[in-house]
Amino acid sequence: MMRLYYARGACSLASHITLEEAGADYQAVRLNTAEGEQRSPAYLAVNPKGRVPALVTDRGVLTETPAILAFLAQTHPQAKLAPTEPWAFAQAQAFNSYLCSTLHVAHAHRHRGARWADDPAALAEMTRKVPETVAACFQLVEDSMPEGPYVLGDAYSICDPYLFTMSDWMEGDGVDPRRFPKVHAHRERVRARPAVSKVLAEEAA
Ligand SMILES: N[C@@H](CCC(=O)N[C@@H](CS)C(=O)NCC(=O)O)C(=O)O
Repeated sequence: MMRLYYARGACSLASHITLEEAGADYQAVRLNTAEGEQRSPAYLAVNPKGRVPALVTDRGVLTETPAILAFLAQTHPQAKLAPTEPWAFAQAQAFNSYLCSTLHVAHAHRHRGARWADDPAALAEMTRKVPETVAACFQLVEDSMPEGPYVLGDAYSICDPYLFTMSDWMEGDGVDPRRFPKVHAHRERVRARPAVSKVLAEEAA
């Protein structure tokens, strides 16, 4: 059985939803990141990066959301969570890599500025710019998104729970979701999926 380490409200939600959508055999273990559990010696022995998500598999521990999502899609092909044709799969990876390397990093400047600076003025400046930089990322997603219903078009894929996870952070980042009608509609469509409701209820409990 796989084991997912996650935290409430974190990017690990995308992996949690994907485990559920895949019908995977897994156990979800919650870490309280506000209390610093991700830096406990016990967890650092699982994931030396001190972050969630971490997926413990029979092959070893996997980290980084795009890698976890692709692994789950490929190990649960019956769930059809990613295209198999190489170019189409690369498009999915490009989308998820953008969320991971650019949108998530822009969002992290709100509360995690200490990763990059110590000067209080620099930290305040990083936080101040978050609504602008996060909105610029969502503008790019909005402009490149097909009419839907999903990120890749007709078929639900590993891109959808990841975009859902990030777009659910919008209000907290000071971005009005009504500026991005396709992303906003996508968020509510994904929220209505049974697997998503189930995981959200479990993480909120
Ligand atoms: N690139 C990683 C980012 C992981 C990450 O930054 N996770 C955050 C939660 S969204 C975390 O664990 N933060 C705790 C900390 O920084 O101490 C991924 O996409 O999986």
